[in-house]
Formats: sequence, structure tokens, C-alpha cells
Amino acid sequence: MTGASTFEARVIANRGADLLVRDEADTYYTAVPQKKLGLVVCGDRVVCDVPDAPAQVSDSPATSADAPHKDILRVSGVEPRSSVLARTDRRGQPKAIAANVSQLVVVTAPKPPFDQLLIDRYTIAARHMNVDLLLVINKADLINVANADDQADAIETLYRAIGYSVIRCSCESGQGIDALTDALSQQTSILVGQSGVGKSSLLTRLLPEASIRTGALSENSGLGRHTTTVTTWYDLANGGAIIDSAGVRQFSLEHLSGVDIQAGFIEIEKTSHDCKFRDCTHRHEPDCAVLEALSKEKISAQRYQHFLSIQSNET
Ligand SMILES: Nc1nc2c(ncn2[C@@H]2O[C@H](COP(=O)(O)OP(=O)(O)OP(=O)(O)O)[C@@H](O)[C@H]2O)c(=O)[nH]1
Ligand SMILES: [Mg+2]
Ligand SMILES: [Zn+2]
Repeated sequence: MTGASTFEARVIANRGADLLVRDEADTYYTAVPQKKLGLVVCGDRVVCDVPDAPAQVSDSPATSADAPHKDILRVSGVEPRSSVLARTDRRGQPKAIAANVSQLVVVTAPKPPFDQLLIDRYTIAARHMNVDLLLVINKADLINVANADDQADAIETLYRAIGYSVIRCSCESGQGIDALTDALSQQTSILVGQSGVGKSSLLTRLLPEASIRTGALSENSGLGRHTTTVTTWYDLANGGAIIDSAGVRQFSLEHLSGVDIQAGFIEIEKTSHDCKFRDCTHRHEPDCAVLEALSKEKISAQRYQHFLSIQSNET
């Protein structure tokens, strides 16, 4: 399939009607995948057919946001993915959001209020994808004034104890941005979380000016000023890349099994090896190590509640 008449490119964004792709020489193109390929998403590595006439949009994305895309490339192949972030669609099937990421960056903030159930859903997704999860508590500047200290502290302590990295930061004061920059280097990360927690604002803090303007090619809104609608890839200055995604109210995981869900609660999974029954549901069985750890507060009651509720809704 590959040969002299094709070249490889990275999908920068799936804009709905078409794809924005970029080749190794940093040239951007508009492209459309062949139907048989299914959903092609941000982060995918694709094979593009070389057109008869040049289809290049521009080698200067900063100035070409309004350039006419007369020629549209055809995507004839998708490389195997190292990971895929997916949610459940209306028919109960997994729907890809982004591919080939190595780290899920779950962004939370005191405003809108913390949503721990959503964080726990992302711990399941990260485990299922076999990628790292980094928890970011953004808007640290609001934590004192909003009187949310206790909750931010509790969240930080809980997720650190489970084994996740947690970084507090603020786009307003710049707190934690250096630590975040370090945590993102050499990784392909995707920013996920509720709408309004500051994912795009963090990006404007992390990216060189030129890359921010690349966003204009994938959607018309300026970063950080509007709700993100198109999941878009950006290169980081210190190696690695970061994908900005649209905020979610719910992150459905109905396509995953009960086993997948338990695996995402890594502290419950680990403890479950000491349960008497191999198929223990950790609800009522005798000699259940999870119930025992719960009674000794070695497992968080909230995490356990979320484990039960996600299991019952989504298995
Ligand atoms: N006080 C404060 N406000 C912030 C901070 N970060 C972002 N904001 C504000 O929060 C609002 C939402 O920020 P966005 O960056 O658009 O949030 P988002 O997560 O990208 O939202 P979606 O694209 O809808 O998912 C904006 O008004 C930002 O100015 C911060 O650290 N402190
Ligand atoms: Mg956004
Ligand atoms: Zn048990």
C-alpha cells in the first residue's frame, strides 16, 4: 500500500468534515480518510496518497488559517495505534477521541466544583489504555478564596496515596507551570476534564506563541477564550506533544467490562488478591479483603462508592 506515491502524516485534528494532517516537513494538509478506515482521530499516524497536483495548504500555519483548501488529500491507511482514548457512544460502542497518547492529564479545579467521579472514570480509562495518569489541580489561586482548601488537600492526598502524580497549578499566578512542563516533556499527553477547568488556558501557558496560532487551523476560536470543540495536537518546546480536548460533563465507559473497571481502581484491584473468593464482588462476601481494608480506612470510602456505582451502571 505504501510506496513512492504515498507519504506518512500525523493527524493534528479531525474537524468533522475533514482532517488536518501534517507531514514530517511540518507542512499542513487537508485530508479525507477512505470510508473503510473508520474513525480517524487526532494523534493517528496515517498514510496519505500523493495527489496529481500539490494539495499543500501552507508551510506557515500561523498565516494560513483562512487559506483556501482547494485540493484535498486522500488518507488510504492508518498505522497501528499504541493507545486509544475512547468513550461509549449512543449505541454502546467505543468511540475514539485520540490515539497514540502516552499520558492522560486529568485537569480539575475548585471552579467548576471538583468532580471526583469523573476523575475515577479517567483512572479506569488510563489503566485500560495502559498509559500514565497525571492529576492537575488548576486554579490554585482560587483555592484559598473559594474556601475549598480542604477538598483540594483531600483530593491531592487521596490520589497521591493511590500512586498518581498530582500537580497544583494556576494559569493566573504561574504556580506549578514549571513542574507541569517537566511532567509533560517527552510524553504525548492529552488534557481531559470538565468544561471550564482551564485546559486550554494551561496550553497557552505551556506553548510557544507560534504553536498556539496553529490552533487557528483546527478551529476558529482563540485558545482559552472559548469552549474547545475540536481535539487538537500541539508540539511542546521541550519534546513531546499535548492534545487539547473538549470538556465533558460525563465520560461514559459502558463498553468496558467489570474486570476493566476494577482494574482502574488499582488499590482495590491489588487488595482483591487477598479476598477469599476469586470472583468476589466486594459487596457482601465473607473474608473480603476489600471490605476489610474499607473498614480500616485503607481504601477510600468515596473511591469504593464510585467503584460500586460505575460497576452497576456500566457492566
Ligand atoms: N482564576 C483562574 N481562572 C482560570 C485559571 N485557568 C483558567 N481560568 C479561567 O477559566 C475559564 C475556562 O478556561 P478554559 O481554558 O477555556 O477551560 P477549558 O477546560 O479549556 O474548557 P473547555 O474548552 O470548555 O473544555 C476561563 O475564563 C479562564 O480564564 C486559573 O488558573 N485561575
Ligand atoms: Mg478548552
Ligand atoms: Zn472482595
